[in-house]
Amino acid sequence: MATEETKEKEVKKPKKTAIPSECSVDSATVKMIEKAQAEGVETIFDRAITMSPCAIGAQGTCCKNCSMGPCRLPLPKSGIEGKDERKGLCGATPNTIAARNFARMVAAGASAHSDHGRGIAEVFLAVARKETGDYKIKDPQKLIEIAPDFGVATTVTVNGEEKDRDIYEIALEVAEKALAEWGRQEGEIYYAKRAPKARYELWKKLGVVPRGIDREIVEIMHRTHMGVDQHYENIVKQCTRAALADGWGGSMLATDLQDVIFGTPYPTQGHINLGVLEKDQVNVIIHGHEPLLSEMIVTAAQETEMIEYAKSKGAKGINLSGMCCTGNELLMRHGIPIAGDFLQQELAIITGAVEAMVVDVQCIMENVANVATCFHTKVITTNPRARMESGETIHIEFDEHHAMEDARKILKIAIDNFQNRKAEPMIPSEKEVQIVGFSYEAINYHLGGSFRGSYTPLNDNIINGRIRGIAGVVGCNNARTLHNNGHLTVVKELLKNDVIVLTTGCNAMACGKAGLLTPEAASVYCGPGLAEVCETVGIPPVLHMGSCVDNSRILMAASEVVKAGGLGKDISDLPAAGSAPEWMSEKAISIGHYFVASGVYTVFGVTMPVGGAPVFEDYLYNKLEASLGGMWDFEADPIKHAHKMIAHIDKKRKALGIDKARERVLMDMADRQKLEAA
Ligand code: SF4
Ligand code: MSK
Repeated sequence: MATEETKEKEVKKPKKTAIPSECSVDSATVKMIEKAQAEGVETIFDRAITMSPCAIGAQGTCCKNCSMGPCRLPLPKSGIEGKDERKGLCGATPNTIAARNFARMVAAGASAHSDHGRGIAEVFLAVARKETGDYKIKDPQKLIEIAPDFGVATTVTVNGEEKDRDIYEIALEVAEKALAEWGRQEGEIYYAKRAPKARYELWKKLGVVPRGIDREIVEIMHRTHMGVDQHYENIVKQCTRAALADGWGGSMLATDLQDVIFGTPYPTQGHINLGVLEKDQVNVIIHGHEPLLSEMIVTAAQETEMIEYAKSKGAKGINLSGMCCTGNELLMRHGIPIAGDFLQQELAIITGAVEAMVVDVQCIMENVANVATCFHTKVITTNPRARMESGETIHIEFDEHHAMEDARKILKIAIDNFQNRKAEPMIPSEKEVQIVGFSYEAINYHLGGSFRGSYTPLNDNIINGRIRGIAGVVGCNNARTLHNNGHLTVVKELLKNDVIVLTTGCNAMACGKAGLLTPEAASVYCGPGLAEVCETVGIPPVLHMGSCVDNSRILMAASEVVKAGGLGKDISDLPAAGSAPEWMSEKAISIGHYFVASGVYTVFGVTMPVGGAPVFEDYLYNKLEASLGGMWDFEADPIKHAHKMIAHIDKKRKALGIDKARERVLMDMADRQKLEAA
């Protein structure tokens, strides 16, 4: 626990502070940085000014995998002439070191998603065994749809007559098989076969179908230990297995099982930005990634007794809002507003209006606990894997067997804290409306209607050129770049060029705050072809598909597009590209690599820690396409970033022989405009 003296040090105003208007394109964020600085509260934006990143680490060529290091191999300023003689004490080359560092990011990212998935699978098993009354099977239809993927029968023959099996019987079998995916030692993870046949066959040929989720992650850690795997290509091969075990394993299982117990998202309306906080209510922000406890908090906050208790303390009610991907989960399923993205977590507390910030796992900055000591906010940690040394946090450990009890306890702490506000809160007015909840099932329904759900209309519009292509734009915020600028510039440039955007994570939040997640955005931001399609179908041009684990929904949507026909046989044939303009998390590297391994050209912004190893870099950016069909790329400039994606989309259109169709569409539009002008 921090002493008075250390607390003072931790929140001390830094010598140099950031210039708020140069930190973000979001006005609510700028206002709150100004407030923080006026009150002497340090935020990540200030620290980004006072602390520079390590140049060698940024190049990916610092190795500390044994105690003879760290061995640091920066790229000489003059570049490499002739043979690259750089090596660590053991002889490790820059390529080996950068590939090992890259692989360890894949391992960490894959383990974060997968451990999240494991937690869900364990609760799902408890539900199936009827050991917890707090959770139920909310979407039996989804369970029936996924059961065959595990080889679980949904019907049974009794006296020659086929009957539906009991839903909890199906759930138990699915739960046991799903949970075994983590510890599986041999064979293949079940969901690998969900990929288009050509993709699955390619993975088999390359020997990269994941055997078990934990196994592939452990193998990365072994291979990257001192003195083991010393060829970057072979290291990347294991990255491919582990990343696929994330995208088509841990993440996809997390998404599916969450849908079964909490409901599959369908389009719903919600609000976003710091303006969702309410001055007269008890504000509780739920932050992190796992929806297990937060789902219970949503239920508890609606209980009359709890609302009356809040009123007894002088509040008008209880206002829940989300942050990061726990926020996305609640928004998608309940329309609970989102207070902000990753870089707004400290700022939410600085409003002075937050009674409690309840955190679970991932993307929680330790400094929220320090900031909270300057206000009345209680930071409540809830997961045994994620405790904090800083500040004065409260720990209430979540357990699925008494989940509602935990949720009520947390809400009571928040309510009791309402009367402790230190000053009049300052809540920025910014609050945008957004339409969210486009699971791949919802897209299917929206495009084809309830009786004949299908991706065929989407494919038709890609083939006829109204839609130029599909982009998955996802990922974090990064304090080393102008907050939300990369996200919005890339997305707007894609829309202008008739590329429909699928989004998740903090990119979705940037888009929501900028008003891009509404059907009305189509006429403002899209090229004529995409605008016409969105207006006809009544969808936003940017489709919010959920949280970080829900990038698996993008994989499923891409597979559905392949299955609908006319655009090739594999995901790598599609006029599609992926992007993370402001990434920062190791999870983003795992996601990026499973996109690449699934056949998607994927561009990252801000930085890529491979620049110090040119041969390895060239392998990721240029050579990988020959084997996997997808490849990595890097571009910090958001306009050039978007145009690299568009160039790839056009390359694929040409390969499919549909480039001429688009030229005709554009001519049609120009002709139409000429006619209208006449
Ligand atoms: Fe240096 Fe090799 Fe040890 Fe890495 S593994 S720290 S390169 S000696
Ligand atoms: S929350 S991983 S900052 S997207 Fe999923 Fe945002 Fe990145 Fe966390």
